[in-house]
Amino acid sequence: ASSLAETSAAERTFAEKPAPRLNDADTLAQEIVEKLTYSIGKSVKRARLHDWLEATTLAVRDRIIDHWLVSSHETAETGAKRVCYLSMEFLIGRLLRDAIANLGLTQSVREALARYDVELDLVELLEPDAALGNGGLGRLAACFMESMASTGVPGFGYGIRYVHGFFRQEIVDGRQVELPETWLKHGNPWEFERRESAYEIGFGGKVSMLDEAGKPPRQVWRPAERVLAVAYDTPVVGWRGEHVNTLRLWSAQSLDPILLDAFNAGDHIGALLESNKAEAITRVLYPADSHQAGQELRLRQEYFFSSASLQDIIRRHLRENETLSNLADKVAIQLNDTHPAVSVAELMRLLMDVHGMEWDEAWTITRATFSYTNHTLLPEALETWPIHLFERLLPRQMQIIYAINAVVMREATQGQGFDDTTISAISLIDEGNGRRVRMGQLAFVGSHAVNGVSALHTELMKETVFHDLHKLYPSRIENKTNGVTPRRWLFECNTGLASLIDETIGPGFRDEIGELKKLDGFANDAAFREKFAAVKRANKARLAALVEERLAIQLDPNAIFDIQVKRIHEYKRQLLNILETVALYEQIRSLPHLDWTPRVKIFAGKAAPSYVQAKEIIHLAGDVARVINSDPSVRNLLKVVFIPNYNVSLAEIIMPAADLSEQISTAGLEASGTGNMKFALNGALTIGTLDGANVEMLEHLGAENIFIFGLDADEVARMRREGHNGQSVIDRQPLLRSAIDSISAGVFCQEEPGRYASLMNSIRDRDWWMIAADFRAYWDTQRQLDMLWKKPDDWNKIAVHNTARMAWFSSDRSIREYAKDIWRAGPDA
Ligand code: T68
Repeated sequence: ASSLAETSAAERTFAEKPAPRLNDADTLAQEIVEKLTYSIGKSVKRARLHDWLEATTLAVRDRIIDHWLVSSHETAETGAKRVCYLSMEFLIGRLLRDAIANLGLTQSVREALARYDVELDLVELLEPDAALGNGGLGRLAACFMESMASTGVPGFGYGIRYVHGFFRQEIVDGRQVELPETWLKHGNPWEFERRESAYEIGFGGKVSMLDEAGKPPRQVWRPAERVLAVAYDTPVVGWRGEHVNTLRLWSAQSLDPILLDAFNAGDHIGALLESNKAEAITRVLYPADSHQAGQELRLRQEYFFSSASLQDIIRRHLRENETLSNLADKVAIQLNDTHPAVSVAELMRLLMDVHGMEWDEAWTITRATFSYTNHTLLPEALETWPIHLFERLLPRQMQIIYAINAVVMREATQGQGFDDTTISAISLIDEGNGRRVRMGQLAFVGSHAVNGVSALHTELMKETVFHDLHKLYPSRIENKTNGVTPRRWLFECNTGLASLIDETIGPGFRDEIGELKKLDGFANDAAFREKFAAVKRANKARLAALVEERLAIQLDPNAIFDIQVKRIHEYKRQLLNILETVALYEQIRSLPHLDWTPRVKIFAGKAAPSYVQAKEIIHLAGDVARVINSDPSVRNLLKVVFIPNYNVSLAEIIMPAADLSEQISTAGLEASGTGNMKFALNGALTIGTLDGANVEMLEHLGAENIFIFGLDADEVARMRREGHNGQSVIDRQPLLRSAIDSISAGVFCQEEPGRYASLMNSIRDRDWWMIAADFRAYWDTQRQLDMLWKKPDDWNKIAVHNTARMAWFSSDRSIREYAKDIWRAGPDA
């Protein structure tokens, strides 16, 4: 059987004319029950909620397939350029609600299920999150897939089908515990296994020269190990179902599931060793988002999915074209960070060793095909691999990297006359740390375009990590500011607000998000503001109900819901927020007669399992919450909650419920942020630093509509150079000093008073993250927000302006920029 995306000419005629379907509840009810009966084998009477989920998914999936076939054929027939987005991570979340919303079926499906007394909202809750990513980078890939489909860019996502996605977080005795995640437990009705799209992936072995009669001699790689990459396809439906793209995830299988020789000789375990080793490659997502996982298995994962994706791209290209010479005209490959950077060497290998192309042509095509997105400047996150490991696992690719390096070195010395220091900074090989391959450099030189993810981040890339490569290739770096899909992050997660906007400015914004601007004028309309505030209150009540159910903590909906949700990291400064919380607590206790503004501080996020300080921060948040929440002297003025297991589905409830969004990273450290955009789109005010995309939010919102505080990136850099020390600041800040002293003294952990000594000392000493340095500015801005809360009209005006002015941060805008400037693909190409 040929795959859906790749049908024969005979099937094509059929696919071009999908049988028109009726979208009414009657038709859908019939289709769902048919799936329930014949695909699941359950009667309406016996069906459990889970069976309804599966039946509904399958019925909806049929409708997607109609559109999917048409989209794939259109691309094939017209020879349109395809965009292949290579990413180790796709943090998708649930798909059912997204799919039916984009197909315009929400109401019909709801009614169809209601006929059998089944509630759509409850059915949706049973779908597991596809959590194949760590955080922002993976979620960006998911937003980009949805936006490519919605803007009509023919796109393929390529990644890994991890059996276990991002771990489940539980808090046990205050500490984070990581539990395995099992999203595939009940199968996955969205995916199609493509046995016919399977490729061999090699590891290890030797490279030798092959000299065949009549042919030029060439290098051949004979790997010692081979595993099979098998494709699983998930359709990605765009807005109104007009275009459907494919997310193709690779799963590793052994070529020889059982070694029969060993089995027959009685070695039953030995017979399975090879298949276990092969399947281990795609078993689990590495849960580290900010430091490089140096394990061999990680490099195997990277190469595995890179090679499988490139072999697939080449096979498809050769089916539609006679030659690989025009590859770059037909395919753009985006490298999502350096995780797929080995692709640069692998494409060179495939073009030269397998398809007989000469170096110069292969190198030209490779650079014209690839482009690379950088997501971090943190030195500990920049990927490098020890040469000996690389050489052992990927000997031919290592040779090619040396050869690429020689080309680049020649350009740098002959063309530019760079000195030795500059040359060694540019080199793909780091000679300083026991010889390592620098993946950032490889991705950079192998691409025609390199982008940062916010204006500030892009400028810092030019000044710092890629300073010297930027001198060599001054037009290669450009900016592409991130965005978020307004479908999932407004229409679906905040139906109350989306309907209010429909009523107010008409539904045009659903097709053209720029129309949100029309809402701006309604900021001055008291009646509208009242409705806007009512939607927010309902969303807060929904979050409060969740917190009550999960944590048995009651939240006052009249309080400011002040929320910081994201990965836990020192640079994101959850600790600054906690210190401000403690200082506020102490102030309320010592000045109880003042007119305090009630606040609920909400935290959520996961720490990398090996990141000790981040785990201590989670522990501290919980300890502080326990003491404050049980202290009657703060009454309802202050509550603190840490909601466990932050994921996409929880974010969909949290974003619409926020009054205040915390985006308080040390300036210069957050590449962009995307949570900042989701909050503001849903009408939260932002308290934030001049970091990442906050800078551009300030430009779009206007200074009166965002609350910026603290040091900027230049000031942080200067203070670090000058050897800033926290104690000097703390001595001048009684509120901060008292908060730090209380935490150090064990006020929040009497069972173990020294628990946070080292965390607090890190602020007293080096204060690397400028927590002490920024405390006062942060405190003052929070008190300014307290005052503003007392004037609801003023607060709500700003909230309305936020929703009205965030349209530019749609990932459709990001995708159109990539399509125009980098890929030269898509409907406008
Ligand atoms: C994030 N990076 C940035 N990395 O921190 C954030 N890293 O500012 C930005 O908005 C977002 O990318 C999208 O551009 C990450 O999320 C990772 O998750 C990660 C995962 C594995 C290895 C390294």
